[in-house]
Amino acid sequence: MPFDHYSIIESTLREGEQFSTATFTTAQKLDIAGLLDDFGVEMIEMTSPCASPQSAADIQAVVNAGLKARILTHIRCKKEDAEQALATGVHGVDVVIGTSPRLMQHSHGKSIRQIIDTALEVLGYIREQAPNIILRFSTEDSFRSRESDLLRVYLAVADTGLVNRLGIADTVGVALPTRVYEIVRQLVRLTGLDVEFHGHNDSGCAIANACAALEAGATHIDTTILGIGERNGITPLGGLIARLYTINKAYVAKYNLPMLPVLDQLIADTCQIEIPFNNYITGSSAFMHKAGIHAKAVLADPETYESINPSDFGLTREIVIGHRLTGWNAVRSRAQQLGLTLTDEVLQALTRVIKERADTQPMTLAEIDALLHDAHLTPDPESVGAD
Ligand code: HCA
Ligand code: CU
Repeated sequence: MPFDHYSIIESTLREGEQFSTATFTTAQKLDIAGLLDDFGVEMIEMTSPCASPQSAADIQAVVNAGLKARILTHIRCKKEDAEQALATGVHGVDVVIGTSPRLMQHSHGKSIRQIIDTALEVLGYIREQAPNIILRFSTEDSFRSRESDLLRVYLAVADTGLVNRLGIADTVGVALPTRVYEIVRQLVRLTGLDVEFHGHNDSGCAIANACAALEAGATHIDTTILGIGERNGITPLGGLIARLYTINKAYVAKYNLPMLPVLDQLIADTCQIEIPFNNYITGSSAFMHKAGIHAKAVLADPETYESINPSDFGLTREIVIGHRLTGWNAVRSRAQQLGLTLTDEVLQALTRVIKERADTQPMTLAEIDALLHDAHLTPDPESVGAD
């Protein structure tokens, strides 16, 4: 089964650091890495040591924290970068080089032949220096590269036996799930190596693309907390978890799910952003039920209108009552929560009052509770809601 054996490469401390408002201190990086480790991600990718002296020191600090997760760093396909990466004592190195015509022209100026030569030299150097290191080679902007170029490069690298994993990147978020499936499938079939997918979310397909990659046999998916990264980011950790959970809970059982809200809130606070209201699992409305018909069914059996059980993530559902779409089952449930016994007649009369008032302005829960308490004291259907 494609979802039984996959690992998350959590890149909040690399791709995530490329988000507009993200600059993590050493303490914050240790905190984030520690919580990701508690959550159970298999690998944590960190900013290149070449970025700044602090970035190099931070890799060492996180490696020294002795987490279960393997610590990776991410470098350009250059020997100088490789030397600095190896000096940090990191467990794995992710090497990347652009293969799209634009990046070949404007980023490094190399032809495909030169890309292959450079890759073999740099990968060979890393393997020679660190025989046991986890080594990955990836092309950048893979989905705007010519397919024949991609395959030439990947096959040349795979043939050397130097790398543990090949990476494929939808750098500007243009790939469709069907295309991701095709390319990943080819790579898996042709090389037999582990395959990693890194997908940006510019056009909203990052989660679907990650899922398609796994269906095609990819073994590793890159995520960041809340999906932060360049521009509008990459596959969010919580979104990937939601996607796999709804296929089969067993696929995410290896992770400590109640940690997810903690991670999302931590990154929102650290980057001074809000968790979007419609975020997977942790958005404020993710487990809110409103229409009377929905509320009635959810009260009888939450699975009628929920594909995700909030309690698996340490969260609770909420039935919103004070609006014109409300229903008397929801009002009765609130009365029961408050320990108030009211007749069906009174509850139905109260529901009419709520609908009428909410036609002008939605009511707060406190206002509804006051109505229910009053009705409990004077349970006359004729006079409920009278001021
Ligand atoms: C970037 C590089 C990268 C690399 C992905 C990878 C991308 O543009 O910053 O190494 O797998 O999106 O191509 O993040
Ligand atoms: Cu990226």
